Amino acid sequence: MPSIIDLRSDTVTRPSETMRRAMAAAEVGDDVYGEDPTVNLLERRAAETFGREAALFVPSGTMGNQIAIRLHTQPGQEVIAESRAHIMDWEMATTAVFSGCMIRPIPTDNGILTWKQIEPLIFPKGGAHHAATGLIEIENTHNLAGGRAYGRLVLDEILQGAKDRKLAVHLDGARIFNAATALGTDVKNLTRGFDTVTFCLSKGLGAPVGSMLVGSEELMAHARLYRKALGGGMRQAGILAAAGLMALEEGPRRLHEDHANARLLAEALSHVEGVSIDPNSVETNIVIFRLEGGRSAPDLVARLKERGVLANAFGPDAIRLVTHLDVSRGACIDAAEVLAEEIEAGVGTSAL
Ligand code: TLP
Repeated sequence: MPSIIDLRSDTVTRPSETMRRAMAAAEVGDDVYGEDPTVNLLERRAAETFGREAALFVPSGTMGNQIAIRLHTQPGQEVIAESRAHIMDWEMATTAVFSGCMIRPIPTDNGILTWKQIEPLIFPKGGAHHAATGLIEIENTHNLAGGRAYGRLVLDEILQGAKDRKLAVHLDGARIFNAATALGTDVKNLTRGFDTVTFCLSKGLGAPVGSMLVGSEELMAHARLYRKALGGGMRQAGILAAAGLMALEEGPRRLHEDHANARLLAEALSHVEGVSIDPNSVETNIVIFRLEGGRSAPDLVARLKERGVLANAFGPDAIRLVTHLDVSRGACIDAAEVLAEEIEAGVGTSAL
């Protein structure tokens, strides 16, 4: 068993030797002047992959999302999002700070918003009491809903409804390649109709740093200015873009392995007493399960760490496990055994 099995996130992967060599060999220039050939190539490839006019390399998914929100909204407006969206809980209230907007959260059971849920919460411009809706935001896959994937049908309904109401829709596609893999489609098809899309190179695709924002030429020209305003002008960023190019080319091919490993963990956990999880709800590389009977998630995480398995607790009783290219199937089998032993031993149970 390797000394540490890190299931905290797919952000923790380390670049391979080949990726490091590509980074070392990258041609570079000053990207703030638009002169870094490797960044320019990555932006072209990303735009092509998503069937868009242009793309922008940004340091993080958070920056990509927040630039997009700024692009589509005016201060004083609302952004509709699912209540556990990353922009809601994990982006440091930047929507309020940078765009001057509030998020209008919509709770769902499974993370998947429908047009039926969204439409009643759209407020028009010029109303006497409500802030107007400026943007709808969708997260695919939905991280905190356990990596659930939105399919084309539900998206079509949302995108058509938004178009009729002349509202922009941004996709937080941090893990859009996972969604496409799970649904057996490609990202160009799955993201058709969104005004802008963010996706991360630094998660399942395996790059050490970086995300992309894609959209029209005009929107990306504005986005470039907002990136600079946020301190995201990275100069000789070709070193990072070289890793991004490799991640974009090779990363998607192996995501089905991560999904199978996540399913393996979920199946194993579903047989453990004191765990609540439906393995069929695990569609991609994220497993979220609940502990029953007063077991404490932070206590379990601490105990797991002592045994070399890293996981994240979300709240008092929920744990998230994320599979990725640095955890093999064997490591997942070992981790499942440790999890079962520790949970069955009743870690953190007040009753014991
Ligand atoms: N997610 C991280 C944490 O921030 C929670 C993780 O470990 O999953 N959108 C989604 C759906 C994300 O999951 C994340 C990162 C981001 C955006 C932001 O990406 P970064 O970390 O590059 O700013």
